Amino acid sequence: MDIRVIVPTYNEKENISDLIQQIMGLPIQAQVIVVDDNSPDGTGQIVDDIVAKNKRVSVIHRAGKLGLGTAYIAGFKKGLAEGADLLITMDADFSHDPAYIPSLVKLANDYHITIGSRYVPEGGVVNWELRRRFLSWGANAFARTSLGLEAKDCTAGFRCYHREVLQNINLDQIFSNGYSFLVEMIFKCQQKGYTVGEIPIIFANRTRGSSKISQNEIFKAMYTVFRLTWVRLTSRPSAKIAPPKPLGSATKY
Ligand SMILES: Nc1nc2c(ncn2[C@@H]2O[C@H](COP(=O)(O)OP(=O)(O)OP(=O)(O)O)[C@@H](O)[C@H]2O)c(=O)[nH]1
Ligand SMILES: [Mg+2]
Repeated sequence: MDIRVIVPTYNEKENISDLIQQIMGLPIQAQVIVVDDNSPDGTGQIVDDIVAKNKRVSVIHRAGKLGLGTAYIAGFKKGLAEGADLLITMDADFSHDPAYIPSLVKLANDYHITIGSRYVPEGGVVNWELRRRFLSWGANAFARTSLGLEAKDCTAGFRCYHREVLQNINLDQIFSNGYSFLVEMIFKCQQKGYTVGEIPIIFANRTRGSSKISQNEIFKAMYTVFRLTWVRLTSRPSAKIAPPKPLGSATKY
């Protein structure tokens, strides 16, 4: 079983080494693909030093801040080209605790996409001020209801995709690039009939480094939801695809 964890980074020098170390310490043999956008704080060099010592870590260097969506796509294409069976995405800032990765992978025995979800029973958010909580909850509720999404946490970046899902979605046709990429991806997956499962996670606000989310991203996300609502109204979703083939003993722990 070839499992890749894709970690987009922009100015994550305080987090990236510890994160990679924790992923390496998990009871699964995952490989890490960091996608760094020439972070001014030197995150890329830190990752280069790790790559030189660890065969399970690789890095894609991009010329500048090209956005979260295309960072995921670059990681997906590399992972797929190298034969990945499962492709996991997560943030570098420890909001997504790597300790949840084995549970995401285990649930991937039953679903094509699994999500580390804040909005299922026992999931939640800690250390977010009220405004941020409201914004996240509101954006998620707006996207879910407008697009008829079944997933409870549609804006979560902590996900695990089966290889076939990413092969059958035309990644080059995904329009949104920033945070709304996540909504567009889950919409396309559901339209294609792929099944989505969620595990509860406690999402912790970052304690090191700074947020990259901007006001502009919020407007772009609203535009994405309106655009996809139109797609929903003018196209017919595929029938549900049967659950994936079980992944085998490598994921039973
Ligand atoms: N390669 C790349 N990574 C990015 C870009 N924008 C954000 N990231 C990374 O994507 C992940 C999520 O970004 P964050 O700034 O933590 O955004 P957020 O989690 O929505 O915001 P906070 O909750 O405030 O941390 C982090 O690992 C970032 O370093 C980008 O343009 N390119
Ligand atoms: Mg974050």
